Amino acid sequence: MSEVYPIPAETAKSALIDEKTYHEWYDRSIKDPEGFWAEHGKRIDWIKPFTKVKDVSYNGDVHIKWYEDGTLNVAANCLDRHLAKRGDQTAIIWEGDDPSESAHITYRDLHERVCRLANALTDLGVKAGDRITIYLPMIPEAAVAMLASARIGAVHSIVFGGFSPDALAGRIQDCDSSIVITADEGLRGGRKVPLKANVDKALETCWSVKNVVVVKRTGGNVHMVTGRDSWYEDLVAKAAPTHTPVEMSAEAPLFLLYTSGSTGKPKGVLHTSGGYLVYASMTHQYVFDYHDGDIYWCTADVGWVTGHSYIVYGPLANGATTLMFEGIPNYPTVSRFWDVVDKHKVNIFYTAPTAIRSLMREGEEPVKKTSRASLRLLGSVGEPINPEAWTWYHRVVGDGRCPIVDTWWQTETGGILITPLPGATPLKPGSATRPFFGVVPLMVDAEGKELLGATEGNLCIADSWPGQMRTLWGDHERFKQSYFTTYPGRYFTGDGARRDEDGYYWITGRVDDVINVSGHRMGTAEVESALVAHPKVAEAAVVGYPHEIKGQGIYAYVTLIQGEEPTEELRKELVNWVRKEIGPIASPDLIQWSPGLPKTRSGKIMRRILRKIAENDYGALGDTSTLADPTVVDDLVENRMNRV
Ligand code: 6R9
Repeated sequence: MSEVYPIPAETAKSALIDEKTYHEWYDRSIKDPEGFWAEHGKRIDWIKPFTKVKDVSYNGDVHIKWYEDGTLNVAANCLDRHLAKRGDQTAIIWEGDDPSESAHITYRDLHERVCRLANALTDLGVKAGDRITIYLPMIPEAAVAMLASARIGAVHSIVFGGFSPDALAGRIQDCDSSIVITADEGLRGGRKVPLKANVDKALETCWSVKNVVVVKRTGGNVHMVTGRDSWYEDLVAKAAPTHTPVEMSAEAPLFLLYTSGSTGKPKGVLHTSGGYLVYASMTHQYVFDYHDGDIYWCTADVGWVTGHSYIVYGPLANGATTLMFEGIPNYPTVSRFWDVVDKHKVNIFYTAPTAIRSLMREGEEPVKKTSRASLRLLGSVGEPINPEAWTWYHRVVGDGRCPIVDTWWQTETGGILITPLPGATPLKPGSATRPFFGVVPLMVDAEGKELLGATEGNLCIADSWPGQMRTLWGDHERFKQSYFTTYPGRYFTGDGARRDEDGYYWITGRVDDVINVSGHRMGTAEVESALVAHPKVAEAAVVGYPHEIKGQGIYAYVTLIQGEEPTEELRKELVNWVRKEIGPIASPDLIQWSPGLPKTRSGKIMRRILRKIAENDYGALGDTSTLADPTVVDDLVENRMNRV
């Protein structure tokens, strides 16, 4: 039995949802989803109100539609509708990489900036439905670009600034973007990131791009291509400060976000407008118990889904004040997060377990020397949070006062699906606890048989919620294959979970060939194909292994081509190669030279064995008799790289 943390009296007093309300709303949301979502669909402003709520089938061709005959504009919901009441309220607090740089942007100011960019993009010929690739650092212009895209009905595709030119090119080509919005350079932890130079490199292989818009962030020297590149500042200065938002259908695409799958190249997850905004804003309000006037900070990057739903769309749709941080947790010191909390009087703080674990290593003093008195609620996302990290976060960061919402969700889900609600859920360290309204988790065994009661198995969701992805860009077949065929008629999450006797969910991690490195999803197949692209590599197999800070590390088994020497230099070269091919987040932590890989007689690599060896759990390799050559295993065990 794990320890239970009751709802603090202070939280219970002011929380939007108490335990009784949670159960009432939850039951209604399951018994009468149409009625429940019709009611909550009204939380956003519709130009033409919807009359249909839900049209979903998880079978056959699979279709997911919410509020389909309603029309709206997402940016108008995040800006225009707040102007009368909150024009002078801060929408975005921007905290720069350098602690001396910060800014407050009001709703009125943000509205004007978005209108100007919407006009500028229109002048460049960008129309509703066109794809806009955004490759920006964490500066306000990233939010402005997202909202300007939404305002004109275009579809944005943000590529994380840490991705390589090749990875960027692949994402531009897949959706045929006509325009890229970037910056001269990014700034993280005092170091410059050559964003514009990366775009130039990527565009050598992208023919669809007609325009590149460049924000001046550092003033660094960059090459501007005449006729293609323009400075953001020049365009918006010339553009008109008002703009009429384009009326869009509820099911019009809002954004694409590429994420790793278990096979092949990254998948372009597509989210649409109405249902997504209802779900993102509703979860933001209730999960973070957001009250008017609260200062809310999510430390994610807008390059990930968490930044989309919980830095920009959810908070701004709610008229919240959202903090956007350009830097990293340990620059200039390991107190940075807590200094920022004190500087801006942050009430709600949402981060990833990997950040907590890396700060935990520095001891309590860098936390304790700050006040953090403004904090009321803490959140966690991206990977399972181990109970040690949870209790440290609770005791040291939150001074034992602040509940922690451990929020489980995915790029595909658009918003949080399993989570505590601070005023409604007693907490257990390491558990994401209970489903949000309208969400029906389902546990199945490998054969797809539903498992009841306290159990462990594969996590599926029985029916749709408004924030669910609609398809994969240009590949509906892969969408069906990836999510609805393993367990027909159910959405398969790719995660394993345990459900305890109280009905609490404990996510155990991916059950497919996706690994989670510092909260970032990596497909082992992507790292493998980067490795085998190296001229000296014959074959590679990549698995995850437990890593103290990152959650999972990347362990690569590499077979060199005949005659190549396995040297330390080559090891370094391969690590750099993968960094260059994909980006630093994909760098292998350990590379083991493997004369052979364990394969079945039909030539299939037995990853189960490779995972065990990488975990240093080589005593229990299971049945190896079906291997074509069982002796390769002895060599792998003998030369294993992880001996902790
Ligand atoms: C939001 C986000 C999704 C995968 C997901 C799961 C893991 C996310 C978690 C968690 C345990 C949590 N994950 N939150 N595991 N507890 N609270 O991270 O989206 O980048 O698509 O990753 O992350 O394995 O399947 P995404």
